[in-house]
Amino acid sequence: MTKSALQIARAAYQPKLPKALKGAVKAVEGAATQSVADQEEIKKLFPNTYGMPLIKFETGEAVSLPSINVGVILSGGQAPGGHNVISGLFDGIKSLNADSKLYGFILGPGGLVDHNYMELTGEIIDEYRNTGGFDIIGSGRTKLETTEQFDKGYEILKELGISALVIIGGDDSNTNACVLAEYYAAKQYGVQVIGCPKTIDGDLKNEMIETSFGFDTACKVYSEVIGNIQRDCNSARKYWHFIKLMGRSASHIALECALQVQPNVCIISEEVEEKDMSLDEVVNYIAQIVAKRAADGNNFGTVLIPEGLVEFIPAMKRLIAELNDFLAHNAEEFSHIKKSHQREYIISKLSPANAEVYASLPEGVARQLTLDRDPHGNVQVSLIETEKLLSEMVATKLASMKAEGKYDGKFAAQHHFFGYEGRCAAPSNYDADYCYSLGYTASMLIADGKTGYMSSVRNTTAPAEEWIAGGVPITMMMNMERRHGEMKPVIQKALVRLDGAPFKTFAAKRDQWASITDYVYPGPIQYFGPTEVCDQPTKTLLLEQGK
Ligand code: FBP
Repeated sequence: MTKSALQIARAAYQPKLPKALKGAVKAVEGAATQSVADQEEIKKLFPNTYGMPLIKFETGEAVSLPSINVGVILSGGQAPGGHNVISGLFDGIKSLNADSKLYGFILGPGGLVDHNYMELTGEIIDEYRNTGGFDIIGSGRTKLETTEQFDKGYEILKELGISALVIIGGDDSNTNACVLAEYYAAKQYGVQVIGCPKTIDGDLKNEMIETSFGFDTACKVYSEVIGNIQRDCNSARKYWHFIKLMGRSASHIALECALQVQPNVCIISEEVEEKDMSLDEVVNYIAQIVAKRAADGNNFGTVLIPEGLVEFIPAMKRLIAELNDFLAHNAEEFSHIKKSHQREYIISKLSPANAEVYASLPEGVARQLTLDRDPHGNVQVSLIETEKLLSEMVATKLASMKAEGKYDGKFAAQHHFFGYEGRCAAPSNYDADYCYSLGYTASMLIADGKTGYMSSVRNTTAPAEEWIAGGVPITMMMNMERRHGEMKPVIQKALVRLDGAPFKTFAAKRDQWASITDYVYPGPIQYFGPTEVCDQPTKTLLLEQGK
């Protein structure tokens, strides 16, 4: 593999570890835990893995342990640092016994079910240290849900002598990891299951999990590029840039980027939902800012839009639900309607309120809502070009304001969608260190015989030496939620809290950022240099911890 000079230098980077993990460790058990809600139901569903204590690792005495074989799976969307979780896990199990082996299941959870795997040797691991991506073994979105899958997986685990499986994934994958841990414990298969918190979306976090890995790097990459756009925008002074940012549900990415770059507008889906805003109100909010800036002679600006916005606008949510339902039952009839008549046809079939919302949408977006459906028959919201939807509707609104003499400016829009650009970036020092520590911690949880735990590394706004490594029972993070019409135990998704410090800080500043041009240009991630430049966590995390 040909490598750039940076890649070569980066390969030699030794991630920092918490002090407690630097030699032999002992596990200190904390208090027994409870699930965040619905305790009785969850206890009943997880008789073997409910109520377990929190674990914290401290410096201990060296003990000799038999070698173990461990399996690892990367699940869901890529996030910077996944390779470091795996290298931390590898180094951890080797430190316990040099004969231990690590197997990677290929292309996500499907690899376990299909018996598709490879042994991860030291040579392979060394190729991937501190690199972005999940390409060492690939990732996938197969859900591990059924007992048939669990038993199929057990066949290969048994064959390879694997006694512990580490699943690196988001809230759904870790929920499934917990169900798997419970199943294997109930069956007494002798296979431990440990989870690791991954997702750039940043929505897998709670009291014990400070952040999901990848969020830090992805936000820094997006903020760099948005900063570059802001410089361009402030140089030419002729465009409004509508920038959609990944985050399928929560708006953490948009909020963190806003805190980093100080854009003119940033929409936060959770606030839109809380205030029960209509699409028209969102459009009007942006149009007013455009008009105000135009009055000051500034016909340019930036608007950050979270990817999941459409589903948080209550009226759009209702429209999408009716459309899903209608098209599921009338797909055949709809397929015979001529393209040019589809819009009218849909309008005639919807309830009056939803028909009105649908009729107000620009042609392209209206079409996307009826065409792009996933295998379950749902609209794929990530394919909806919200950035175009909003800019087109803002343009229309401005035209009518102009006609009424309420606006006298020029409006030209550019559109961007940042998501894939950041998901496989080389991890920042924060993510490189955090991920390595998460993987190393997972190996210690395995050595301690734990199952149904998520690897946890806390106090990460302090220097790495002072980080706290341990384990959290996954059942502790669960509540019951309705999924596909049934109540299921799931890890609570962490949405942006409107009473939290990151949002409040943004809300206190946004009017100022809207009117005066006060852009910040964060520049690229730095890997080598002073610690205040290279090792900063996200603003979200700093604010959440009162720093
Ligand atoms: P995970 O929750 O699996 O980490 O994935 C998050 C994400 O990156 C979202 O931000 C985005 O909406 C989605 O993945 C895109 O999925 P895909 O990679 O399947 O296109």
